Amino acid sequence: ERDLLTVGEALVSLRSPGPLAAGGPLTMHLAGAESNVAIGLARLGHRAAWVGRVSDDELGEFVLRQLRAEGVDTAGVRRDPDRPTGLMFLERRTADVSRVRYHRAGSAGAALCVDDLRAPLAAGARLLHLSGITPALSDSARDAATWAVRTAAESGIPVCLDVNYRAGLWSRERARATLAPLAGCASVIVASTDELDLVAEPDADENAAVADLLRRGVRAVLVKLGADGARAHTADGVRHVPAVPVTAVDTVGAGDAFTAGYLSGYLDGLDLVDRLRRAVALGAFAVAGHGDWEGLPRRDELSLITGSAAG
Ligand code: CKP
Ligand code: MG
Repeated sequence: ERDLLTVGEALVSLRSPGPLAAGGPLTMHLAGAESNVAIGLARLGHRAAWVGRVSDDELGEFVLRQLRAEGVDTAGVRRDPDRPTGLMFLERRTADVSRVRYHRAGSAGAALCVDDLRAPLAAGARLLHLSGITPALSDSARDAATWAVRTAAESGIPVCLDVNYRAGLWSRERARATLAPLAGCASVIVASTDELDLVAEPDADENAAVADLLRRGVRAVLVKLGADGARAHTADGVRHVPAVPVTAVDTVGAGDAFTAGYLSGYLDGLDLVDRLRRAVALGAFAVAGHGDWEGLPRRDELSLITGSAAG
């Protein structure tokens, strides 16, 4: 059986080592929050499938080749003959400030619809993962994401939802209107502290948001604290693990790495604290290397920056 099914938009990211306005060379990479998670799990030996739409041209081919090379199952992917693959430009402004700009409106990925997901979901998986980016892409993508989360929850497949708020895609009010109802169908919520009120009441603080989510049936609320590690709230209380200290060179993809680490620990049957340890370990790998997912570890590399903590 498949361990993970994840649904989203994969992008081509074009990275500039300096200001975009100054021109110069760009390098081409695969990006996309859900495909990052799929790669993170596949690298650790789990069976991960990614579903979404890609263009029926060279860029779509590039996305699929990258995913396949990483061992991600792409059998459910649809090629869209009419729409382009979304682009993301990433420019490095200073050593530790980089900026992202999207060209993704009207993309193949945004044309995702419920029909694209029926067969992949019927094939089953131990976990379904989505991020809040997918329902932000278009009305049909929002319907597809909502349908997938509800259908999985009804058939007993645990759902992981990473809030992943993107101000460039929708307002906080629109995000909350879609994500807050959906959160009640999730087993695991992943958020940074400033995202928690998007799955609960407006202006809810961490404790209020967590209480609300647990009352609605969420099993674990994971709060990412960056260099301060992460907290997990469950019905048994709250646990904290510190971050693994590394020199951060690129924080894009850290959240997805964290999620992949947690879900890997879940699939391996680790207890809550050990899942969190693996989550922060993968987050450390992601920030210590360039690229959204390129630095993620294989299983035999887990101990490289974590000693025994993530083992
Ligand atoms: O929250 P993260 O930094 O882990 O997410 C990064 C990804 O999908 C990145 O790969 C990018 O393509 C995106 O988030 C996005 O659409 O912003
Ligand atoms: Mg994120």
